[in-house]
Amino acid sequence: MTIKQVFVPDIGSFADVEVIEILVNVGDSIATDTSLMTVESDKAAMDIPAPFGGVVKELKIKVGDKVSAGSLVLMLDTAGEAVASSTAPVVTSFTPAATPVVANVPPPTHPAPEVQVHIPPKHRPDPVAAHAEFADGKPAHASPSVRRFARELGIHPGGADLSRIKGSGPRGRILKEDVQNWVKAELAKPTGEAIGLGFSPAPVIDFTKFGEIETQALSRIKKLSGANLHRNWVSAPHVTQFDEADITDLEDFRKSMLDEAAKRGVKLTLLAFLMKAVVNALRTYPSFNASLAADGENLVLKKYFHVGFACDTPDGLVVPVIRDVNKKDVMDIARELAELSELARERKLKVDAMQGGCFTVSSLGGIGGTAFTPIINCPEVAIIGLSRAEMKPVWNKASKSFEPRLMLPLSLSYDHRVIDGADGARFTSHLRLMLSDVRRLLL
Ligand code: CAO
Repeated sequence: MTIKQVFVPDIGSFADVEVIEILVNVGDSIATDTSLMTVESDKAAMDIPAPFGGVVKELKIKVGDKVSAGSLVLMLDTAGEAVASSTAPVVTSFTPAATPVVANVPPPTHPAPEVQVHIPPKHRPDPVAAHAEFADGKPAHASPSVRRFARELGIHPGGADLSRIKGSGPRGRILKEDVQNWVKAELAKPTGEAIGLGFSPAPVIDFTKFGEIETQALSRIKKLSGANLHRNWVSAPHVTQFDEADITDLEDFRKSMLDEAAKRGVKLTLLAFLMKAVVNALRTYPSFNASLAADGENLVLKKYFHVGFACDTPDGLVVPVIRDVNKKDVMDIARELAELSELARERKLKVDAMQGGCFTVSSLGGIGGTAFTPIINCPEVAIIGLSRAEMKPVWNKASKSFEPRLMLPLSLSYDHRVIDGADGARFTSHLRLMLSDVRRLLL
């Protein structure tokens, strides 16, 4: 056992300052730089760091004590700990005006010479303003260690967040426990409230008051996708652009190819052509093949073209991803669509088959409907919905007559933080052009 005394270091012009918090307990194992206590003057607060690691044997101060440089703080057993300041000069006498901090105390059974160790400059504490003013003019009273703790949890000291925490310490000081309790309470709030949308909580309604009910557990997929859909819906400002593509010729071509595709074991679907057209549009409008960087400062443009498709399964919605759609032909894409859909419905889809998508296609065309507003599969920035293609009378300017054309409804939802309305309309116009004459995809 090597017991050392730890003194208050040189704290500049601070003298006779109040100990407002003791941050360690007897028996605590602490590392170099661990904050031992916080002292506060009228103008600033500062943490006193440990000059080296060890086990706290005895506290020599209590909250409310007044201390100055040289006041004894605690006794530390440093056996087995490397003294961080071992390269610092060693002095043999204690002078409060200098920066002495630690003295070895000879344990009763193993007397050892007294040694004092200077704290190297990096160990000298930095004062911070004791009462930071926040946006609302309210003082947020918190010690440096509490501010640091809050910062580690993503609460920005000096910002409005810290001022939202009510301090339970003396004079309303925010304590570590106040930060912990605040974070717990925030996490327990419904999602919208936690991200600052200020939703009032949904009322709990006893539906049996109104009639017979049956309660079914949500599937795992529904719970997972529900949470993601909710987050995406509230976090990305959605705009949905509607359009219609004339797929009369495409559908004729697809039908003419069905037998040949079947001989190759492929069910040639409209979706396979749509995927090719989507990649063509993504190349032309790269901001659609992008994600916002986590810092919100940059756009990450992707040079690969992995396209996901929403697949309806008995357990709920999943989104398998077809990789490198730009490098595959329509037959390959159709084959992969069928394979991945089957795996999804048999619950055999691997997690990595649902990752890495750049853009999503959601087709409800096989079921019905005229349009819908798909939710962006964030961090992607856009998704296209397909509804049921219908024969419609379309005005032909050249022949000045209405012609029956097969029109495919397109619903493009995009993240307005990344994509402007004009580009949204350009993107669907481009798709319309590609789908109306798929020979263009070869160009
Ligand atoms: N208009 C008219 N008919 C369409 C069509 C459209 N837009 N899209 C498909 N069809 C037809 C197909 O040609 C097929 O007809 P036949 O059986 O006569 O050949 C039939 O509808 C069924 O097609 P399908 O839906 O099985 O196949 P697909 O390749 O078009 O779609 C898949 C595959 C996986 C996308 C689809 O099965 C599916 O799961 N769709 C649901 C997606 C979903 O839930 N989206 C909502 C998510 S919320 O954003």
